Amino acid sequence: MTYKAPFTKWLELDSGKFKDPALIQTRHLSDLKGLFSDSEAETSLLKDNPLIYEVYLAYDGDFQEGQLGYSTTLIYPGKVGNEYFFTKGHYHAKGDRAELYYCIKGEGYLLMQTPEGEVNAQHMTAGAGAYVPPYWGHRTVNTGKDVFVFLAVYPADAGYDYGSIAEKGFASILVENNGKTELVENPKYRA
Ligand code: M6P
Ligand code: ZN
Repeated sequence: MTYKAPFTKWLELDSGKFKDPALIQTRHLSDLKGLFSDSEAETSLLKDNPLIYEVYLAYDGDFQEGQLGYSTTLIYPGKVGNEYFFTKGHYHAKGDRAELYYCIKGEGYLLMQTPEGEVNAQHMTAGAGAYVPPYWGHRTVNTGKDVFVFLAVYPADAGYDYGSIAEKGFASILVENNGKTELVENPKYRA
């Protein structure tokens, strides 16, 4: 038996970035093309192609069953039309894998849905530990004025299914309406 060596990764709490990440993923608007409900607003903002979010992956081991992956996500503040910036969102390829999101700073929502379209939205500010149960698709949304940062911990073999979200979208979206955040039906959702 060979044992994986224990290790520590340090998170800079001010920035939300791991000091020595295994990988940094950057997602610009062009990577999320077609996901926002207001297609016109999306097309016009594509000229600037803003950075929407970054993922700092801390875990740099293998993705075998039993291991845990962990990362921070930094979603920048902003909107496409009246819809707040969000992550692509995914189901786990191994659907029965759960995940934990712990908010470090900022404000936002963990938006979840079942394959049948049932929706759940958990409000997150610093200190919130929100649970994604098995089989729920999940996306995070920055509804605040500053960067929204959270730590995610998940079974390393969970994997990603982005296809269902790309095809159907999310059943609900978070928009600003008269200065207030509202959860409304997504006109582009294909049930
Ligand atoms: C969290 C975790 C990651 C995920 C990231 C961005 O950090 O859930 O596994 O990759 O958010 O979300 P997405 O992959 O949907 O773009
Ligand atoms: Zn996940």
